[in-house]
Amino acid sequence: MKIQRISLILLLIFVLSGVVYYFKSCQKPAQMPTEEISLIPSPDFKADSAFAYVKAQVDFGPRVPNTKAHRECGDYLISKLKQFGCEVISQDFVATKYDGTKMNARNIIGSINPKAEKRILLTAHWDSRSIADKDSVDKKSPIDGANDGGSGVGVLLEIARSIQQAKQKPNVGVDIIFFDVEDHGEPEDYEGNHKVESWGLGSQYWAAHKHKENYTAYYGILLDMVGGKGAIFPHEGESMRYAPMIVRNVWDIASRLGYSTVFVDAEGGGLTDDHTAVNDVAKIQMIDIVELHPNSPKFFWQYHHTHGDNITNIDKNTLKAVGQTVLSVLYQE
Ligand code: AHN
Ligand code: ZN
Repeated sequence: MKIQRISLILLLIFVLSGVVYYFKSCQKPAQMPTEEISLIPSPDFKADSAFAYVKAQVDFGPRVPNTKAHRECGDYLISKLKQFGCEVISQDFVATKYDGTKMNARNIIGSINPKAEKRILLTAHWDSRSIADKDSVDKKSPIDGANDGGSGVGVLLEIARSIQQAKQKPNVGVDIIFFDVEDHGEPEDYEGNHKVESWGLGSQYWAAHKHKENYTAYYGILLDMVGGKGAIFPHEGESMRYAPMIVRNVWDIASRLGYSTVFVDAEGGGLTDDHTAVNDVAKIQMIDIVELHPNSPKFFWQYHHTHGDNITNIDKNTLKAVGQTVLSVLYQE
């Protein structure tokens, strides 16, 4: 009888402690809101300034290799990176276009905090396309490339400037590469047998001849057409294949900054771009932030490779969403 009572009491204690434990563990999420750990603040990204850098590039004229505008704009980009305190390397080379034309080319590399071991690689292409093959009227003349080329470079210049201005620097080193000769690929057989290796010649050259021996980075982010009005950035397919964790991290930070309508959580289809050689040849995980419309027949931005790719179709709100997100990504490392 006594033993029965003791075991009943023990059972009661056991059950009660179980109940207490259950309620305590229920409260835990409210006490430790792991999803709401706040972001480390980053400097305010100035979209006006980024826009001015896009316009400055466009004002040189189309940045087509072997032209004065291309040479002058390259010099301008080098001087801006130096002005923003970067260590600058100009990687000069000759690239061969699909038709055999030799193109004098330069990859322009600017390093912030060059001694830091952990590094993030940020890239965009700075050349612009010599033809407007998707234009319905004038297919032969070169495009301004305000978005296709200019926007990514403008955002990265502003990131360099805002880090230089900031008291608090990111913990990582940052390498900015402006790749040349990205946009001179395959015109004639466009819709048929894609000659994918004719695109991204600058990134292919860099991946095989890195600016520093044994250079590597923690990961990379490519910006391509990041200034269109009302742009959306779904997850680019090759980025998801190469580096899904990086995509999730960047899109998560974008959404926490309030940009989930721009950085949409949708699959976008994949493309060959400057991240291809960086992943495949340089073996650095790199994602591509690029405006895609997988459900539209055009797939790319509506003015892609047309004369609509001019400064009037660049939107500061898009530059802001991308610039602030990438800047914040750097400050979270
Ligand atoms: C292909 O068409 C295979 N790639 C396009 C990459 C690109 C061109 N991005 C901007 N312009
Ligand atoms: Zn292009």
